Amino acid sequence: MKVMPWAAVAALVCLAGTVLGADRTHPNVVLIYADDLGYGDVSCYGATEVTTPNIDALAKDGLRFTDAHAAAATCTPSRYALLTGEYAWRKKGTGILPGNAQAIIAPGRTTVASVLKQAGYQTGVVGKWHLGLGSGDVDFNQDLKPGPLEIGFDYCFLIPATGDRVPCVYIENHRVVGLDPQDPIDVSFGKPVGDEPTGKEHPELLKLKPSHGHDMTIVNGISRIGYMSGGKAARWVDEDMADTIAGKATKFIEDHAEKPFFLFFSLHDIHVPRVPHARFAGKSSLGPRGDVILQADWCVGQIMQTLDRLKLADDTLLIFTSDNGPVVDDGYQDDAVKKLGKHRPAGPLRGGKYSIFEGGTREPMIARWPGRVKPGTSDALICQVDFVASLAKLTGQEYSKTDAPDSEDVLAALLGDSQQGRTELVEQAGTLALRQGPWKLIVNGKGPKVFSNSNIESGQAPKSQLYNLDDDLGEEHDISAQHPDKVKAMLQRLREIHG
Ligand code: NG6
Ligand code: CA
Repeated sequence: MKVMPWAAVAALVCLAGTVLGADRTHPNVVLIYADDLGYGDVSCYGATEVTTPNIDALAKDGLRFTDAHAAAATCTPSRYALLTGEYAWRKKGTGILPGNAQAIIAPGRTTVASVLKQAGYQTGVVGKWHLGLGSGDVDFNQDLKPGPLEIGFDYCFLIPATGDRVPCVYIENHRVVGLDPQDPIDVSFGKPVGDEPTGKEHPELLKLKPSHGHDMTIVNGISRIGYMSGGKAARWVDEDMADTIAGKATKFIEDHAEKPFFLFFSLHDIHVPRVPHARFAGKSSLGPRGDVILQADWCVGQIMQTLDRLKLADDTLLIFTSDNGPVVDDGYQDDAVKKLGKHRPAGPLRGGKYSIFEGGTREPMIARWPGRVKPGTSDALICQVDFVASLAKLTGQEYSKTDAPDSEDVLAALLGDSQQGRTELVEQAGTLALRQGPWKLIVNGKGPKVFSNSNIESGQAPKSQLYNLDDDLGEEHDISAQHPDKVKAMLQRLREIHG
C-alpha cells in the first residue's frame, strides 16, 4: 500500500472539515421571535413560577444576553427596526398598525432577509407579521402585494397583524389560505361591515370576554379589534395556532435543509388573546398567560428537535428573543392579573410593554451556534436593529447604509467573541430614551404616568429623567438634578442622532 504524503492527508482532513463541519460564514439562521414575552417570563432569566425547559436548554448551550433590546416597546416599530436596520421613529406610520394597513416596508428595500438572500440563502417568514400587506385599499380577496416576498423573503405564512385583530385568517405567499371565492372577506377598522354579531352587542356569545377594547367582530367565540365579514372557511382557530405555525416553520426547515436558509419564526405567543391548545391549558399556575408561555417554549422545542433530527443544529445560528416587554392585562379577562402571584414578568426591570423604562425594550435574548458561540452570559448592549449589519458582516455582504442607518455591526458580541456591543442606543416608547453604557436619559414626555388600560407605568414625566443602571437597574432614583451636565450632554447627543 502506498503511504499518503502528509500534505495530502492534511488537505483531505481540511476538505472534510469544510464539507462536513459547520460553515463558519454561512450558517443557517433561525430567528425565533416571541411576542410580548418579558425579561422575567422565562426560567433562565429568573422566573420561578413557570418553567421553560427548551428556552433554558438554548441558554445552557448558547450565549444569554442580559442587555439586549427590541428597538421599541410595541410590536410594529420593533419589527420594522429589526427587519430594516432603521429606528422606527425616523419613519412616520410605524406605530401599531390596524389589520388592513398597507405594507410599510417599501419593495426592494434592504432588510435582514434581502441581505441573506443576496448571500445565497433561502429565506422564509412564518407567523406574526404586523408590518402591513398590499397597497391602497387592501383587498384580502386578491393578491396581497407588496409584502414579505417583495422585501427579500422567498416564502411566507402569516398572521397578517395580531391575534386580536381582524382579519383572522392566514396568508401564504400572496393569498389568504383556504378562502372560498363565494364568501369574500370584508375588513374594516371604522364602520361595522356585514351582519355578524359583535362582542359589544352579544357578550353572551363569548368564550373569552374583553377587559378593554376588543369588542368588535366575534371569531371563534372571541371578539376582536376591527370588523370582518366573510372568509368563514378560512378563519383560524386560536387553539390550533401554535401547532399550525410551528408545523409551517418546521416544514420550511425540512424543505430547505440542503442549502443555507434563514427562517424568521415569529410566534403569536404570548400575545392576547391567550388561548392555548388543550395540551397546555391549565398546565401552569399562572392561568392562560402562563400556559401560553409553556406553548411558546414548546414551539422553540419543535425547532430545536427539527434541527437535531436533520443534523443541522451545529450549522445553525439560532437566535431567540421577543418584540417588546410584558403586559399582564392587555384587553381580555383571562385571569392573568388574578393568577400572577409572585411572578414578575419583567423580572428586576421597571415598566413593561408600552413603557420607556427598561421593561419596555430589554428582552430575553439567546444566541446558540454549537461549536462557534461559546456558552455563557454577555452583558453587551445590543439591539435588534443591529441584525442587518451583523448578519451582513457574518455572510460578507454589502448593504445600503442609507436604508439601514441605525444598524451597527455587533457580530463579535453576538457570537461571544467580545463583550463589547453598542456604546449607545435609542429606546422608543411614546418618548425616546438614550442609553450610554449604564447611563439612561429619558426625554420628557406627555404620556400619563400609568396607562389606564394595562396598568403599566409609561415612564414618561414632564421633566427629563436620568438613571444609572449599574446602581439602579430598577430605575427608582432619578438623578437628573445631581448631574445637570450629563443630562444636557445626553440630550444634545440624542438631538444629533435624531437629525
Ligand atoms: C393595543 C391593544 C392591545 C394590543 C396592542 C398591540 C387595545 C385596547 N389594546 O392597541 O391589546 O393589541 O395594541 O400589541 O385595543 S403589539 O404587541 O402588537 O404591539
Ligand atoms: Ca408585541
